[in-house]
Amino acid sequence: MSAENTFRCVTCTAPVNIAVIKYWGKRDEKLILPTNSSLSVTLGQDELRAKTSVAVSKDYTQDRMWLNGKEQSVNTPRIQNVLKETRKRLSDSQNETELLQNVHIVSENNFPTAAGLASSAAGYACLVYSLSQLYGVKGEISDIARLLLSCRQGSGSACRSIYGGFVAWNMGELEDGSDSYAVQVAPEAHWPEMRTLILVVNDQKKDVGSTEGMQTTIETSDLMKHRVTIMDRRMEAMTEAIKKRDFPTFGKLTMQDSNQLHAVCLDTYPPIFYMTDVSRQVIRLVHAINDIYEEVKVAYTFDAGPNACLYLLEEDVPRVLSLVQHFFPPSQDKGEKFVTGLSVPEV
Ligand code: 2P0
Repeated sequence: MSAENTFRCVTCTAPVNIAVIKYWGKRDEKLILPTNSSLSVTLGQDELRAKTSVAVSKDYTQDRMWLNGKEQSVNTPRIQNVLKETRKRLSDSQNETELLQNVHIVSENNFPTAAGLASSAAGYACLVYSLSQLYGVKGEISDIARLLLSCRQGSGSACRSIYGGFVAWNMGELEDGSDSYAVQVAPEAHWPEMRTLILVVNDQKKDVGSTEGMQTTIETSDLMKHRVTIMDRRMEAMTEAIKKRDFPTFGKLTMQDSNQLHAVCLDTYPPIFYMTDVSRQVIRLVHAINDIYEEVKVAYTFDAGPNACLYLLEEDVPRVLSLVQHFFPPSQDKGEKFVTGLSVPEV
């Protein structure tokens, strides 16, 4: 990039990741260091994804941002942090003039934003990656590592959207957070039969944001103190189930961890309710299906919202989908949606 250029733009898409071992709680809020490791599956870009274009120009008089067509303030601590950190981290490789140019950010999600479908994770992963590309980071290991670290400046779980397939975010032990980053446990090709089914129960913005919710949990929940003591074992068991492609174990652990997340939310004071009656009906249906087959064939997981993500194997999709559609017929005005693919290109 040369200083004479008046305009330069980079566009990137980042897929959503849905955790099977949940991140909930920070030991360091400023550095976004989690209280436990987490593990997620990255969805295919054709399904749920964020798309972000970032442009710099010496003609821009200020940083500006649009999300889903509406202008948003860039003066939030997180956006400022991402811009500041990205510029700082990349300052070795660029001249000052270029880094001081203002940016325009245009981002859109092809799914409900802030409805507990990991929109901020995909959005921030996209933003950091686009900024890094824009400022000319080459794809070297050290740069990618820096990218992952700066990614965590925006949203903790964003770092898991950097990889496809099955991705762990190791909590790390160091105070500066330099050992807290995402690693790929297995690529998508390792378990190509894995499918996800997203049931949009409600696409409204959630009442209690994750950042605020998890902070209150850490401050008030006794159950959370127990949760952090079992998470290493749970991560090990989940990693092993994925490596062995053991769906019944994968599914049971996924459901247990989702249930514990929502139990911890209920144990928060005042309590946080993300699931609705419909969410609980989905849980009952999944257990009824698994009872019929006397084996875990399908697993649910819920994030900070009422929408269900079901994991299942390709061979079981037709049966499960027809049962789900029978009990929860898609209503056009509510916009319930089913997503069955899972193909995960690398970002
Ligand atoms: C997860 N969630 O592991 C869990 C499950 C929500 C429930 O990661 O405060 O938006 O920005 O680090 O990353 C949502 O948390 O929170 C989340 P911050 P983030 O996917």
